[in-house]
Amino acid sequence: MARRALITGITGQDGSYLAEHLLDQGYEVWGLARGQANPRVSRMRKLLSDVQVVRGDLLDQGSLISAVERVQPDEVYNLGAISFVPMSWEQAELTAEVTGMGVLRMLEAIRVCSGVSRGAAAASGQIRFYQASSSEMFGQVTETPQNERTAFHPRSPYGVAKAYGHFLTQNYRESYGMYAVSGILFNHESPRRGAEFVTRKVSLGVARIKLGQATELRLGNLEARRDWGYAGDYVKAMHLMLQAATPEDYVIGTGRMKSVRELVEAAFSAAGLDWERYVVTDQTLHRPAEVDLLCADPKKARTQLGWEPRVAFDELVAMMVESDLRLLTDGGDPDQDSSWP
Ligand code: NDP
Ligand code: GDR
Repeated sequence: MARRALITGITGQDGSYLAEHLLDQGYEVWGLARGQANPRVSRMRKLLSDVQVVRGDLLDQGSLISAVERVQPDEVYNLGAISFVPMSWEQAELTAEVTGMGVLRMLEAIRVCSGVSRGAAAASGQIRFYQASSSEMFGQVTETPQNERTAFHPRSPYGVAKAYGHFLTQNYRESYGMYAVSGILFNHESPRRGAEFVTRKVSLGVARIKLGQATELRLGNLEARRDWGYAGDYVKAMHLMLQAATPEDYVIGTGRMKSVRELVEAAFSAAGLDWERYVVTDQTLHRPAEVDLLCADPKKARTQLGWEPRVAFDELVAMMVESDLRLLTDGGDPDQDSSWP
């Protein structure tokens, strides 16, 4: 029988790449989707017609229990979250509820459906759980590069909510013997990245300028440095983590840092443009508390899981610029759900 996976956040960037990867591996894939008429569900269905949809919301405990009961998954990937860091200052309580408490609700749904309690530890053949933890938990970093033992100092309500979900996942592993792991993933991008994140904002901005649809690109802090990789590589690490003999947490990243300025230079040059003619910095786009730099030490994932990133930074940036040039040339609107590349 095919193994069955349940993915929350199926309509997001990672949900789509993970579903593709698991379908390729022969899994039966179910996606948890929220809302009565969520337009992102039909967009997802066009790309991933083999994914089955179950309704549910990370804010609603009962719906998660029903979803686990219905799907009877072997593996649950909890990717659902409010994931845009600036939004977490504007809606801090909602971020805590979805990105933080949502992890508790998903773990509880698995625990209850598996009959696990303090007196009855998880049996073999139990549901395996993956939590989408984030390098934002490191925040104001205490060492560079960051590994699985680096202390957390989150700098946003989002980072705080992720730290809660991370520790809770560890706690359910230790308290109940559940197979529950966190992947501490550094920034990963693709042509399917949301337009609000800086890499896609830049690739779309470059494409618009190149095609004469815009004359400038407004950005915030150009000095921030990140460890950027390709989402298609990173979802493979999620899957590998749930195949390991023992449940452990892993840092996933490339180990190379680039600044937003370098990202901008690479993206404009991929389209044959000089960035300094078009980029305008805007103080209103700076964050109340910035994460200045993040850089992964992915040694544990390399040695224990055999995981390696394949797509390098320049290749990733060129891929995104080319994809957005194609999208806009074909008359697609990246803000409209139907034009998801
Ligand atoms: P996206 O923002 O693209 O996707 C977020 C998903 O969460 C969407 O499918 C959204 O569904 C869903 N969601 C939002 N609210 C709820 C809710 N109340 N109940 C159920 N689902 C909900 O994120 P990514 O794909 O980029 O990231 C996946 C996960 O990995 C997230 O948890 C993110 O925080 C984390 N992460 C991402 C990194 C990255 O660089 N991409 C790095 C480290 C961690 P809807 O369509 O209904 O809004
Ligand atoms: P991040 O990604 O906050 O790291 O979170 P984002 O792309 O939003 O920002 C990266 C860096 O770029 C700077 N920046 C800008 N950012 C945006 N969005 N828009 C701008 O105009 C702009 N100008 C400069 C930011 O200040 C920041 O330093 C992502 C998300 O996917 C999280 O969910 C995930 O957990 C982390 O990556 C790892």
